[in-house]
Amino acid sequence: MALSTSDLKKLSWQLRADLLDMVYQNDGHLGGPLSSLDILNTIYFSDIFKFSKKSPKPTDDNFILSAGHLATALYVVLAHKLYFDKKKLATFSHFKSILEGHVSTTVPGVSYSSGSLGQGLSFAAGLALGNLLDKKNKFTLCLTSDGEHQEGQTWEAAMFASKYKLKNLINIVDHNKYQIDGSLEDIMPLDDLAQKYISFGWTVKEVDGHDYKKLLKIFQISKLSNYPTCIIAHTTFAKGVSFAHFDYKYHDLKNLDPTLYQLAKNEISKHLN
Ligand SMILES: Cc1ncc(C[n+]2csc(CCOP(=O)(O)OP(=O)(O)O)c2C)c(N)n1
Repeated sequence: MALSTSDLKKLSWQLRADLLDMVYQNDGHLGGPLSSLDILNTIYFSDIFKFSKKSPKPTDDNFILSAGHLATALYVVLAHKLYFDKKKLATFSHFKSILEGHVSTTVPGVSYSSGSLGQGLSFAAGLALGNLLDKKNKFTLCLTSDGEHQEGQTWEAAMFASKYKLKNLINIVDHNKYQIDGSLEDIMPLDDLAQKYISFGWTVKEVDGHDYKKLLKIFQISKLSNYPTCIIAHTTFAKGVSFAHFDYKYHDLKNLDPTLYQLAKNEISKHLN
């Protein structure tokens, strides 16, 4: 059964709690995974797209995580989807664990390994074209980070998707405005990202990437487009851990000392009952 908006919100705090523990106890990234979590939650736990419970099926829609370092977010979502035992989250990034530090096809439900940024939209576009040619009634969703839009290959994929009118392709950009070494504005601004996608022939929608009601609506509308759709989701870096909001130092684990971990845990716990 699909979750309601309030159920999705409730679940998002449990996902954040699990993500924080997994990263603190092991390794991994924080800022981007926390900013993209509500998007992933909506994709997998609303009934707008088809992602089977317990184990993925060939008839399911496709999901491609292009920004492989957001693996921590996808793994907690897939664990809650019951694609693998939640206990495995404690093995994240361990030698021989299926849960590698960057997203990997060793994990049930993952069909694309990534970590080298900027390539996932190309893979997703190829998959979408294949589905169109095979007359498969499937959507291909791709989650890209804003930092990946500084890489040329992303724009080659955008051209390709437009040429082949991939109406079954939806690229969601986690636009948190930060990357590994600072803000996008300081390092390499994207300027008017929406206009860029429009000029490449895409349908473009912008949304608050933490507003479940709006996310549900925008995903529903995107399924009706005759062109590839780019959803620019404006998100808050490290959403849910307020001391880390807008602070690129929390891109990954390295600045999260025990005191800060406890602070973050307390803040997230307030939303759990
Ligand atoms: C091709 C490539 N270049 C560099 C890196 C190193 N790297 C890892 S994460 C990252 C930041 C990318 O920005 P974004 O994904 O927007 O970061 P976030 O929002 O997660 O902080 C970089 C440069 C990489 N993984 N792949």
